[in-house]
Amino acid sequence: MYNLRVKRALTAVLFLAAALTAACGVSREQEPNDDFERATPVRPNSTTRGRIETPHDVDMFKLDVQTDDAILYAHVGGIRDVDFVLSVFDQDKKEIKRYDETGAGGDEEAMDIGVHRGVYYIVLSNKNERAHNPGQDYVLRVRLESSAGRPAKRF
Ligand SMILES: [Ca+2]
Ligand SMILES: [Ca+2]
Repeated sequence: MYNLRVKRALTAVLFLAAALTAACGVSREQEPNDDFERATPVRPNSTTRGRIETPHDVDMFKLDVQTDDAILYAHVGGIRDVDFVLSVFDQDKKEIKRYDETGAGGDEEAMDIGVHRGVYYIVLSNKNERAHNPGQDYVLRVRLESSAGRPAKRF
């Protein structure tokens, strides 16, 4: 009985937290998201928080592009021991481009990727076997812009 009540209270708190997060325009990864089938959906022009819980955690995000001739930007940063690799895959699960410009603690940024209508995947992985920051959030920002004559902007 008591446990049920605690569970209900906890559910209410979690629901509230999720609602607040949504209200702030920041969403969270939904683990498990280690493969294409279970990739967490992200919207264009959104911010998503997540965690690299183990050195081998792979976090996959799915972006449904609704327009042709758009430019995709993605940026991840913010974890001390994590050596991020950021990859972009197309709907055939083929890797379009991989970004690995920095070492542990560094940001990775995908820029100027021309995309068309369809599904794309943004995949985050870690190269540092000894990374151990399971409680620290990273922030993934995804932006889609029209390629029609607008200047490329950085985050
Ligand atoms: Ca994760
Ligand atoms: Ca994961």
